[in-house]
Amino acid sequence: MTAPALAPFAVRYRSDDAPRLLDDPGTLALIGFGAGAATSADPRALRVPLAPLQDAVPHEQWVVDAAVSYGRDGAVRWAAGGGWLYAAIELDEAAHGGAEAAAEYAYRRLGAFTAARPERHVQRIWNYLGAINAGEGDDEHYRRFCSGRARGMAPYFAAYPAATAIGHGGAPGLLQVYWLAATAPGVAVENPRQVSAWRYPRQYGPTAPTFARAERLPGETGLAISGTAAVVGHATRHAGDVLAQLDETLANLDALQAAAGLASGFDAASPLKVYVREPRDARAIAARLRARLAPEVPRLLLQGDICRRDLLVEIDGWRFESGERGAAVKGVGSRE
Ligand code: 3EB
Repeated sequence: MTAPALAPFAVRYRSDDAPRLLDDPGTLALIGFGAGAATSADPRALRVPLAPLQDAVPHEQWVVDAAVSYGRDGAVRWAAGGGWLYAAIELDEAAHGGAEAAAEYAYRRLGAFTAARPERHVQRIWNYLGAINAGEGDDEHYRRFCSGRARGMAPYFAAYPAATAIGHGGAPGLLQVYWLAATAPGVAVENPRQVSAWRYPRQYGPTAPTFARAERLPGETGLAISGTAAVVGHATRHAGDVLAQLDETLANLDALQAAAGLASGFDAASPLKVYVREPRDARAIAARLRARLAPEVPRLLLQGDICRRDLLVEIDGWRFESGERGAAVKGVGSRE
């Protein structure tokens, strides 16, 4: 049995309001950021409580060149079309037995839902936790999350997909997990400058983080880039120096793209999210990015707490082809 070809998929930042973007044909997901983002009963809409650190705050829109269906399955909200699946869960950790049990539950729930779908290959995961650095040593919220996540992933994941885990400033117990899956597997990519996260030594916690540095999406549709920070080997570099951390992060992103077989260089089709721990650093980070990135590279600066306390900035994003394939998706739903 041959799987049908995957429709073109892309992610872009759009400044239109939420109802209009949800009306665009092919909209698989619509992520809004910060307290100002609209809430919607539409299962494709998610509000992430990361405060924007820039004036114009776009939505993140996932689009496929195909018809989309969507709905709810208990706590899981989902949308599917063209061989791609968006699935999301939000829960209150206290109502699910605490940080570890809640993470395990979220992954089991999303995992079981996705395993029963034709789009069963998970490519890319986002995890947003409240108070991510609360708690000391192995009690730190992020470390406990890692333990629960690994247990919840175990039945469903043979290999780890790309991921981001960031602390939000919303309700401390709010856990949000959402992912992108497809009918065909992607290919995980590791960074030669970095120890693979699942091999991090014990000093970072009892359960190593379970993610790949990037995932090549099936159908040669693009590259999903995990949260990337100033980690070389397994160690944090440039503690206390946010601009040196940013430069190290960009060096990591260059090496990662090379490892994925791509010429490095972001463009209009490669939206980046930049998580900044200290809002006071946003201006300097934005200026350094203007110096280092082409002006057409879409970027979204958000206040987010990085999982290690000494990390001050982290970047995640995408590479999509900006040529004909990308153009096919860019045209979807455009009313301009
Ligand atoms: C790092 O390189 C930075 O736990 O899912 C980046 C991306 C990081 C994903 C995760 C953590 C995660 O280790 C932290």
